[in-house]
Amino acid sequence: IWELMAEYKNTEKDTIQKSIVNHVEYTLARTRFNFDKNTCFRAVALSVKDRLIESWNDTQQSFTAEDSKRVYYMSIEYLIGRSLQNALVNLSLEHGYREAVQEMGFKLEELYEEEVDPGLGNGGLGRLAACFLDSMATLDYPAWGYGIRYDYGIFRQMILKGYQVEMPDYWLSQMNPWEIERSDVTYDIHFGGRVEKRLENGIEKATWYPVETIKAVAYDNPIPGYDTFNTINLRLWKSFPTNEFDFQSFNQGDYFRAIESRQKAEYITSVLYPNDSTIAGKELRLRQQYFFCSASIQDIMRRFLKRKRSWDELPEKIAIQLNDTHPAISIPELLMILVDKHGLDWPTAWNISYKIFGYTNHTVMSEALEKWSVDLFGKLLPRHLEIIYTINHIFMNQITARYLNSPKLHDMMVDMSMIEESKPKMVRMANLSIIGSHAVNGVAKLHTMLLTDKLFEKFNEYFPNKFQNKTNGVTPRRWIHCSNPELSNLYTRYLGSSSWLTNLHETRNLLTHHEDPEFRNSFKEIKMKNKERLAKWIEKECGVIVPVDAMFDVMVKRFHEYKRQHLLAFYMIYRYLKLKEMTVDDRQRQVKRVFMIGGKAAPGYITAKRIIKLITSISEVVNNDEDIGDIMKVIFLPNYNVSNAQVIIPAADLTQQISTAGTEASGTSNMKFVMNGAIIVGTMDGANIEIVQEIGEENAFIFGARIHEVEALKTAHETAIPELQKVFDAIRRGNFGNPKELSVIADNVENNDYYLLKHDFISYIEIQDKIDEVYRNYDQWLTMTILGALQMGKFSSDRTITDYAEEIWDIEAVHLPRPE
Ligand code: DL6
Repeated sequence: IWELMAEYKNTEKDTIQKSIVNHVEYTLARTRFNFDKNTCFRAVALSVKDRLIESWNDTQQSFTAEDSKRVYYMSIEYLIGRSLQNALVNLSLEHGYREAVQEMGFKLEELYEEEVDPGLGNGGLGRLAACFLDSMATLDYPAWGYGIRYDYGIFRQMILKGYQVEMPDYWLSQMNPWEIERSDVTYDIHFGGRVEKRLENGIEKATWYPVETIKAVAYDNPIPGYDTFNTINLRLWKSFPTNEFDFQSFNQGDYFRAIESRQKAEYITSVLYPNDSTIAGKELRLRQQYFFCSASIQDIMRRFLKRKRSWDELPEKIAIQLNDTHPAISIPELLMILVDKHGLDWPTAWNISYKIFGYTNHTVMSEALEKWSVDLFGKLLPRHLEIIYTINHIFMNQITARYLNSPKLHDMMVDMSMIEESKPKMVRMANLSIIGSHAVNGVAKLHTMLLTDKLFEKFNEYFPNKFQNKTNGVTPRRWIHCSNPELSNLYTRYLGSSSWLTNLHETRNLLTHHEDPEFRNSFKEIKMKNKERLAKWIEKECGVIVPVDAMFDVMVKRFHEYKRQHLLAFYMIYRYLKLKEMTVDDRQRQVKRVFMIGGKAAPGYITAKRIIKLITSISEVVNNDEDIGDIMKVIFLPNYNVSNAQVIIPAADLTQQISTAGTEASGTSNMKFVMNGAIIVGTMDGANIEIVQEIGEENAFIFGARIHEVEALKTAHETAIPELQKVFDAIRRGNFGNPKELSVIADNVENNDYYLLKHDFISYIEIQDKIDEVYRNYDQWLTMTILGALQMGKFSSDRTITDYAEEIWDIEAVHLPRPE
């Protein structure tokens, strides 16, 4: 190839090769003699980035020239996944690069595997943010994402002796080829100190005198849209010390102290908190939140103020979406800038700010509703606390005026105040987000109903038009086209075009083929190939060979009691015990199943970690039982992340979506699985309900308590269930690991069955029998999977983003002309 390059021919393949070789030689300083796979990956990524930068620049110029309203998506987490394949697909360059690298001696698919998977998020919330970026870019919206560039993402999970062990994920150990460091885009972020007040023309003015200043530096990550030239930006912030040096300590000879304070600054963006719901009062977390909010709001304002404008234009030019409450400090930050820096009066500033913000809630778990102690908040952000008190004071007066003679007044004030009058007093971030935003949304119909009727009932009464529903979605580019290329080809071939990738409803047009033997056969073969691909991955990662003719039954998600991985664990024990009681002949007649469970537990969540240990112990017993052989296998899939999800999901026959009704806000893996031809066994919870509405209840296996039954069942005393008792007895006898450690899981369910495992167990067993029966008749199974996969149009994140754009952000697409 090096010789070929000498006589450079200007075809696309040659251009690509030339750009790769340039990066090998001049950016990575390698030669043909030490040009390995990883070097090739990095050179390829850099050459793709060059193209992205061109379209990124054009896009930003066009946004500026059009001066259209922009949306800023603020999220403390992004689970972007690997970028190379996605970028090539979105730029329609996959074919060209495949040919180019092949001639250089590499397979493109192998290069994909060289990329580290940046784990800058915990689970659903972060992955949703990544799907949204893909859709915003694809739909040509003038959008930017803001977040944190953590040095350490979510931990790498290892399973040692059946236990989860957390290993640090220093994902930047090799350069990140995608990012562009903007050492010229920096902001000072302040903490601590005091606020001074003075009167100016009879109006009180405040000045914050902070004691600590840290520098935020921007790192830009281009996000290309599919089949468009539009490339948007994900701007992540990294913390640095300011250039000021602690000369006092230095002069006193305390060199280490002087350096230490600088290191403290870098510490802010060093690590992602690995909990996906509770982060109790950690100062560093509050610092992270403020750090990224302040940098982002300053950046947004700087861009707005580049032109001379009136303040009324601010909400006409800017929408900001808060991805949960983590970025809620943006509200007092914007108010502080408007009032203290630009001298606006309070009502004007408030009217502007309130129109700009929208807030998405992602959970009804009360322990996940963020609160900060007033003391800590005031110590770190004294001016922001004052602003919060001002907002609250005005709001409480409004409530008093509205409910003056009502017996409700007291309760309304207690529940809606931004300050919880507890000991210690707490700032409630959800209340701040609701009061400070013009729109609040849940992420599935049931979830939104729970917000308006329960969690935020009083707010909904007070602000009847503020709450909306925006059911989640996922991007079909990554979750069908990239992860299941053969299925994507099948759709394109039968539909005659790939336009379904930007209009997922078009797959419905294939319903006419659902009985066509050729189409069915292809669908079946694709599933089989995907199962073989996963089986290979399992052999490599876990050293176990799984039978591909068995049903692949998959549950992958964060470990949480409400998600009920232990319900599946109890069922696996039940199934195993039943198999053991059978005659050899009967056993051979059973449907073969491989249970696959993956997901991380928060490091401090003891019960979740015990459930992992129970599952790995079951796996140990079942997989080594010669009587059982291939009839049943249990695999723990280690280190579940975006890139292995792309291998796991297309291979599933059945997907477990079994949270207690009313607990899972939406779920998004349920959508990905059905799109890839798996059938849901699940409860009427979160988005399962809407999926079933779209695809037909007959194409899913639904069981368990419904939402209207849950309250009563929680307090009802469920009598012992013999089938479950047998399972508990086996655990307590020590048949599945150390009973001292694992019986607690059974005890908890027996004593306080908050998540209704006892109630749902019988219907779960019954549905499992039905599942086996249908799988035996594979034709019926195949029909269900096809009908499901083809009717998932609603769950494209393109639909979700269009709804946000039209109903919350009020923004319009800016279509970029294709370059000549
Ligand atoms: O909305 C995205 C995703 C939902 O699909 C899940 O149902 C929900 O559990 C998840 N929520 C979180 C919790 N984060 N906070 N706070 O990740 O959001």
